[in-house]
Amino acid sequence: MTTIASLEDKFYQTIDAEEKIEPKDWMPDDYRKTLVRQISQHAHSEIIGMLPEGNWITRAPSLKRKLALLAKVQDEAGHGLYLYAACETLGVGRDELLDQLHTGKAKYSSIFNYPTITWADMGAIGWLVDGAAIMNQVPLCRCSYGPYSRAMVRVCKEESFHQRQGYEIMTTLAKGSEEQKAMAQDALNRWWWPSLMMFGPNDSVSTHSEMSMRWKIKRFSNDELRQRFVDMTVPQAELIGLTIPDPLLKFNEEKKGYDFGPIDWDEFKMVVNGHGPCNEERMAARLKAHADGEWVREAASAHAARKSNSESRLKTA
Ligand code: BYC
Repeated sequence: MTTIASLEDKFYQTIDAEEKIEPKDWMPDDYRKTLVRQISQHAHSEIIGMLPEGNWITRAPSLKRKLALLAKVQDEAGHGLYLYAACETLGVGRDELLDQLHTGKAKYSSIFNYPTITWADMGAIGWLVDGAAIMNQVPLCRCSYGPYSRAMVRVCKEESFHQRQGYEIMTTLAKGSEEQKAMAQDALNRWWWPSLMMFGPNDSVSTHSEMSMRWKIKRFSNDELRQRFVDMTVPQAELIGLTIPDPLLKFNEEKKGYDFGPIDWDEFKMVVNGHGPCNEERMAARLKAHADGEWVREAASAHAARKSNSESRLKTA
């Protein structure tokens, strides 16, 4: 006889054997809820993440830069779509997910509530924000939930192009005129700490990490990934002659990694709770984009209804 205990045993056996849980497999309610929460927050971050950069498409300094930025922002829309689709396999509809975003019930990454003031911010976002995203997301390609892990494979390939285009912008500016170098340094100063916050609260206070790691949704803790990001990024800054804005940053021979200064978690909480520099602006832009897209959704549903009507007529003929 199938009991909850036997279903649970099978679930954990699958997880421990590094096999994937698929949409029709039995899964504990909390596993499903955690996935819906994380995947939808991730999807929302992708589409809100289009806004700070979308802002610069018309002001990119050359046609080549404009093409690359346009492609990057379009990729982010695509990532949102894969992720919403992955989330839908868990039995929750896209309208419901978007509604949660639009009514402020769902979170999206803190990083997208900061302003993009100069062109160098496009470089800093690509280099640091996409760099942090890759560090966090490559392990998600091995996540135990099949649809999420497969979506992440493609997302990560595109993120690595984004990171390189950002670092290339920073390299060009850092090797340019004094003003350009200062612009690059200023962008690094403003984006460094918010990028470290992207990895989430310290392990000692992270609410979900322990269970998410048991379920192999997360493979590494927030602090482990943040440390790896710092260790990867400091030499990249040095290579192009920029300075990480942290007087306490120091290589620690024993741990073979950098020690770094304290993160301002009060700022993080303010931003996550809706009081960052651009929270209101981002939500207003998202709501407007959704309202402006109403005719597209109507046209798509009318087309789908006509198609299914003519298919059923063909079947009965
Ligand atoms: N911002 O227990 P914890 C991208 C929340 S990249 C806002 O550690 P978890 C992109 C967390 O949701 C950005 N909220 O949670 C890049 C939880 O709140 P709730 C998106 C945050 O889930 C370039 C609470 O704090 N990436 O999209 O185990 C261009 C406690 O945290 C943040 C992803 O979403 C934050 N930074 O770990 C365009 C990757 N950090 O839900 C787009 C997938 C934490 O209890 N997500 N919180 O109310 C993850 O890997 C994990 O969800 C996190 C957090 C590491 C972010």
